[in-house]
Amino acid sequence: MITLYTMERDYPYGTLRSTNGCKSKVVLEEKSIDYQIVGVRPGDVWKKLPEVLAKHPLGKVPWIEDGELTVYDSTVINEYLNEKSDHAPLLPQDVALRAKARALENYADEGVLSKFLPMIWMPWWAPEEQRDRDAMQKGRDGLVREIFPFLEGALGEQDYLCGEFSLADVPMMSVAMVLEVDGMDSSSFTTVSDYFARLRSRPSYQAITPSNSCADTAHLLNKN
Ligand SMILES: N[C@@H](CCC(=O)N[C@@H](CS)C(=O)NCC(=O)O)C(=O)O
Repeated sequence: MITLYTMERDYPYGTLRSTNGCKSKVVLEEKSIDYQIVGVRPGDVWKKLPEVLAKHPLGKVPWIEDGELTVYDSTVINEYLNEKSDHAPLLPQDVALRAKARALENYADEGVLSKFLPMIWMPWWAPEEQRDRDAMQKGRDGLVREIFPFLEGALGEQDYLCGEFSLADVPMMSVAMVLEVDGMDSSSFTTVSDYFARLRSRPSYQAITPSNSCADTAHLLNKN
């Protein structure tokens, strides 16, 4: 069985999860691979404890263990999981479309998950009175200015970024999760808000929705 090491924590306002950890959780669910979660304490990650660095040389989550093998970085983990199991392939057959899926996945990682999303997401892990409201608004403004228009164009008439659900859509599941907690309104971008609704209706989203606690999702593992 695969063990996914990630950060998840229950708060009165919902369960908060590592956005990159969610990417790998979604792929484990989509591909119906047996797994268990081991929670890594956020403090151990921020302090870069030797135990964390021994598994992930940059001292981040997620990483997975599959027997003797340790794999870190959500993109690399997801490619590994996709190749490990033939069930529900998450990359297109066509070589050009496969490159496009990887490029869109990279756009989401660099343009959203490491850029605007943390401005909104990091403050949620602190008590309400300590949250940096200006930073949160800058993150939302960035999504509206750069990301939503890009997504409208990339989606066009399609349900998913490369037609069928693929690795390109996986980071956007984490965006849908953060925006569910935040309550940010994306309704002026109809294509984007319909897309987020479509992502949230996938059974794999049950493993990352803020409405399901850590205990709920431990129980859910691949029961969708
Ligand atoms: N490229 C990495 C990014 C991992 C990452 O930034 N993880 C965050 C949690 S979502 C983290 O561990 N941050 C702690 C830190 O950067 O010190 C991936 O895709 O897994």
